[in-house]
Amino acid sequence: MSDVFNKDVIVNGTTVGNVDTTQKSVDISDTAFITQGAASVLDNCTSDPDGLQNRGRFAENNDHPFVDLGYDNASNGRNARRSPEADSYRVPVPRYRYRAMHVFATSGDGDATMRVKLNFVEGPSIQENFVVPDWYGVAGDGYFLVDDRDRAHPNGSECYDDNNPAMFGFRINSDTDRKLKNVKIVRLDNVNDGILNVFGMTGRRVGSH
Ligand SMILES: [Ca+2]
Ligand SMILES: [Ca+2]
Ligand SMILES: [Ca+2]
Ligand SMILES: [Ca+2]
Repeated sequence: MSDVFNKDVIVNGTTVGNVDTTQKSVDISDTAFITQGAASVLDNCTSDPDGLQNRGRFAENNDHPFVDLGYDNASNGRNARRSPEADSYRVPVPRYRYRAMHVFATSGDGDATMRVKLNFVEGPSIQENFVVPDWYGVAGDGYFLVDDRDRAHPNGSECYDDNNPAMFGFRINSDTDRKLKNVKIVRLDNVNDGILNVFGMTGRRVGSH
């Protein structure tokens, strides 16, 4: 879903000299995610670095299929769709039949409410609303993709050894008889005030285990 990304909210880098200095905060002001590579070299976290793994790949487990998010420690570019206000966008998907789709997101400065709408090649849509918790929160409507991370200043100047922020996954069951066309994500307004950050999605196809 990299075509809809609008911000870089993950501090990355491998040495003090090459840490990315241009990020947007996950929340309102001054904290972004950080990769393990950058957390290992930035002030305050070197003795206990808990960054996001350097590539956004997460092995299949009981919660989700294999996940491949659009960030990489070697990339200084965009890696999230950040929605501080009402927002709506469609993510095209390979036109297969799916058992379920999983969307990966977190929220800054309070919870956010996210609508996930599955649009099929033909027939009616399926939609569900999820409360995406603040990144310091518990999983609620979803599950933890990763938890207990550190954070960093968006200008890459320092790390914060917080051992707490999370990224969550949200599952919506699909219609196994119909081919999916796209997934519409809506950040609803006037429900919760948090800043919605979406990092990617993946599907479990019919016939896969
Ligand atoms: Ca970055
Ligand atoms: Ca950047
Ligand atoms: Ca830590
Ligand atoms: Ca936590």
